[in-house]
Amino acid sequence: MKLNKSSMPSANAASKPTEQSMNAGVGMVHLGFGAFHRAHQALITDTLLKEHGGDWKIVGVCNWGAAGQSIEQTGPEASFANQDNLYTVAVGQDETLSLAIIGAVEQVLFSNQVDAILGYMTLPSVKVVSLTITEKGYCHHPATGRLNLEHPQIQHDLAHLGEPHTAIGFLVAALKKRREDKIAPFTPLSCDNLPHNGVVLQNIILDFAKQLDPKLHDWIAAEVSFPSTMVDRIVPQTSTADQQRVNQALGLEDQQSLVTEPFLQWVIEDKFCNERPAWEKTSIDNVIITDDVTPFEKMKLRLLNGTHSAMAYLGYLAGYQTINQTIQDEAYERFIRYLMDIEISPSLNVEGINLGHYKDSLIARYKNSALKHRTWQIAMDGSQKIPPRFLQTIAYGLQHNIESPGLYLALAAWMKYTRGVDERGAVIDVRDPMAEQFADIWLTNESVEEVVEAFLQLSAIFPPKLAKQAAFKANLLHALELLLEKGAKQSVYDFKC
Ligand code: NAI
Ligand code: CS2
Repeated sequence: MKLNKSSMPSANAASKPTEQSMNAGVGMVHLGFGAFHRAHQALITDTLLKEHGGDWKIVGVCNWGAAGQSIEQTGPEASFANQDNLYTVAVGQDETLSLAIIGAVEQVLFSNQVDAILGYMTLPSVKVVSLTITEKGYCHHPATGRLNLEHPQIQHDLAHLGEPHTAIGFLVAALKKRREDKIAPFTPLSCDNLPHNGVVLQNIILDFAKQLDPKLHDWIAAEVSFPSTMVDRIVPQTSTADQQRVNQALGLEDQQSLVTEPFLQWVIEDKFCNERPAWEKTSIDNVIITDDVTPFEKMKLRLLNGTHSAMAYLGYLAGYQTINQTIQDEAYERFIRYLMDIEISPSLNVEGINLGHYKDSLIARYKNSALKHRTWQIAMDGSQKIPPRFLQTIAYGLQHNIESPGLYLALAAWMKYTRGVDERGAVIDVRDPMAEQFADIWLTNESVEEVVEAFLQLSAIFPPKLAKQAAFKANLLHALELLLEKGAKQSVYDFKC
């Protein structure tokens, strides 16, 4: 039997929505209705609705194409309606699973249902529009944080704002309509893994609006606030095995279930231009409202995401399919711990947090065997992830005389990964907006030095100020030559921690 409102009472779940929480009004739209949002913000909002009420149900928008274009209503998300928009979050710790059925979702729309989406985004009752659209969804230059005006989908939306393809186009179209109808703006809330994600979102929205209508630009600049957030919960893409395991435990069939970890954290800048849900008032710990997210986001993006990406590339190339497999290799655990302690921690300045405990907790989280987090998934979109996860820490090290041989090895592993051939000669399905450019660099450059030089010309990734430094290029070249000679696993095994 499928999960839905009538079968839910029979489900084996530790927590379920209430009549009241499911009948709440819509207060939010979420762009990028993917696994992470569903296991994090939607779950916290569901808890808020059950414990404190309020009209904060969510309308989710999903199914964007990788290039940001709207695509047909396909994929598994179509089944949400058949489940009355209910789904299960399974919190896994090694062999144990604890299930929660989430009822905070009012409706799931597809990115080509433009009128319905803009209809919700221009409702006065919708006061927050949040995003987890992946780093590439911002259509920006990761090195500068500014909008890529040459992006084909941005070009489309500037010319056809009534039929937006990108999340940026939807946001500006909705804000434009709210201004015309004298409806107070919603707060756009980025929940993506970008440094200063609210500032990045504000800049690209203003860059877009400036091209369209300077008066709209000025109104957004004056009336709309863009809080930054730090978000944390490891939520792997759900596998069929995961879903079968959850169905077994639930006693019902749920095509939208997902498996995550016990840990979650959400740090939110208290800078909203309209009302917001009181997420911090729920019984869920670790939701922090602050006036400065920066120290938290630097700690998380460099220590967690930086080591995640290091394991993604050095692990995948060594034949490790998941983070859990990678960290079980003692040499890799030693290497990751060294990266955290010696190369990354000196660049952090987090007061009131025991960094030692935080790093211990990261290693324990990576070892959680309930999470089948694929190195291939984390390796995706490296062009967007490398700047905050590796380059900013390396740049800090160059300025403060801190050596970063481990991060150069990880950076070189990303470059080698983009070649599209693994160390057993098998093809790698490289998913990245710049994948073709990377393949071209490897094809058209003879020597390793010419390959490094060509990569360093990619100013969307490598800030010229960093790329021009002789020490940066020399260290990167040395790491790549070592990697090409010895391979990923041997390079990690020989690494002097
Ligand atoms: P997912 O693949 O399950 O969902 C991604 C969502 O973004 C989908 O709805 C997709 O349609 C949409 N999307 C993809 N490309 C887009 C584009 N160009 N424009 C607009 N929308 C686009 O991925 P998941 O796991 O939900 O992660 C999404 C983001 O959440 C990550 O990129 C990261 O920024 C953040 N995040 C993820 C965590 C995780 O462990 N999965 C943890 C912390 C943050
Ligand atoms: C991962 C993140 O896929 C990736 O890039 O590093 O999604 C990671 O799982 C989260 O940031 C954890 O909070």
